[in-house]
Amino acid sequence: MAMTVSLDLVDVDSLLTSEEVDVRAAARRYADERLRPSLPEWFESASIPARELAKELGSLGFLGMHLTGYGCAGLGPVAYGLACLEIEAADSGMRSLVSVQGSLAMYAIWKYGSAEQKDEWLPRMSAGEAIGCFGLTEPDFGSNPGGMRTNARRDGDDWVLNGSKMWITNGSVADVAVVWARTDEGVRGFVVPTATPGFSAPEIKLKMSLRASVTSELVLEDVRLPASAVLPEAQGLSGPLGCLNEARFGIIFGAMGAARDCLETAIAYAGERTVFDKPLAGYQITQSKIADMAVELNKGILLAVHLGRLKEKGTLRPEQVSVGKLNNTREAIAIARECRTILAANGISGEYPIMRHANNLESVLTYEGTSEIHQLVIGQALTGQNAFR
Ligand code: TGC
Ligand code: FAD
Repeated sequence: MAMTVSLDLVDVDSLLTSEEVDVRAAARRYADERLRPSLPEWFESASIPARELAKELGSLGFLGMHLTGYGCAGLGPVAYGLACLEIEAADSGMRSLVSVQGSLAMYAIWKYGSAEQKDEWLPRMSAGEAIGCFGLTEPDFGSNPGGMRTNARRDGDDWVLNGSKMWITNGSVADVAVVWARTDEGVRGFVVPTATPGFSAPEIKLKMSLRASVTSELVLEDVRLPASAVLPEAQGLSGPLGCLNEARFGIIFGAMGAARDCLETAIAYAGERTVFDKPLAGYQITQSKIADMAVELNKGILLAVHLGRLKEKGTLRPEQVSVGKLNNTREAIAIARECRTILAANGISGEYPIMRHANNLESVLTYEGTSEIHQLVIGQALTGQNAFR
């Protein structure tokens, strides 16, 4: 469903450049024409044509679109964010495919990789011919990745990796995994071709959220890699955490896409549904819900654009990213749940996108730092006290 002009209550569009508006339109067209019609089926069957989608997204320039060189589009952060918003208006799982590829796997190689690693992987990844994943979380270490057990030890010139990663988006369909491991020199990142002996990536089943997305465990059993597999420019936990800033930024916009889709659906439904002899939209309680949700949606998009402008200037700080991730995922899930009440029983049906978005947003609230972690990042910035430990 296309965004109605009326939902842009505060004229956010006036803050956008014509290039940003064009990128948004291209993403919306792709989301509406290619993704939206298939999503109920992909969600129900919990399977997506990942390789096909990656190639299409690559040919449209959406993979690593905010990076420069190596076939990447080199667009600004707001254009990238708006593309995430439109793609997530179709489904959060689709945006995850884009953000894990561009903001996590490609970004890690682009930012910390050697010239050879960049030449080998980035052109194919930006074209969607190679899929990447990003392995940081482990079964026992999600919010606290610094505790990771996956390790890499030197054996002559080689590295040998052992351990496991959990909840890894794109894992089972990836050609290359960026894996973070503990070494004698602290946490290091490794570029692991997934065909390397000892590497496997069983898919996680029975997900009730983000079903239109591949989520996997990564198992590393004596995975032997050459010395050239290490990311030379990443030393310590700041390496992977630096990548998270990028993906979290896309989610700040993306979550508002899912929220907008719910609100558009609920407004249309309320206009057509008659209760007690008049349209549901004509009751004050319904309008109160719609107005409050539209206000939060507009505030969230404004916040996203503002943070995008800070990123453009190069001044965006991690705690500011946390403000956006915390607020926009929290408001998006609240909007999805409120919209569900407007559709009542129809709200739980896959005929409408609302319950799918609401379920997806449970993951979005959790991954890339839970709400609690972002509260603690903001709390630390405001008080100077570290309350993580
Ligand atoms: P701490 O001691 O605070 O920091 C360790 C080093 O990292 C630096 N640092 C950062 N650097 C860049 N960006 C940030 N946001 C950074 N935060 C911290 C810090 O300066 C320090 O550097 P140095 O040079 O002094 O060593 O680390 P900590 O162990 O206390 O942890 C802090 C905490 C809790 C905030 C961090 O661990 C965290 O963010 N935890 C959440 C983990 C998380 O978000 N995982 C996401 C995995 S990927 C994913 O979910 C993909 S979902 C799919 C999709 O995106 O669609
Ligand atoms: P835990 O860390 O076990 O947290 C449990 C609870 O404790 C949470 O409520 C948390 O907020 C709270 N908590 C934790 N620490 C504190 C504290 N100090 N104070 C107070 N409360 C605290 N990871 C990747 O590396 N790559 C991926 O591609 C990826 N994709 C994902 C896809 C999906 C669909 C999902 C659901 C997750 C994905 N993740 C990925 C993992 C995700 O990043 C983690 O789930 C997330 O970081 C939280 O970790 P956890 O689930 O282990 O929760």
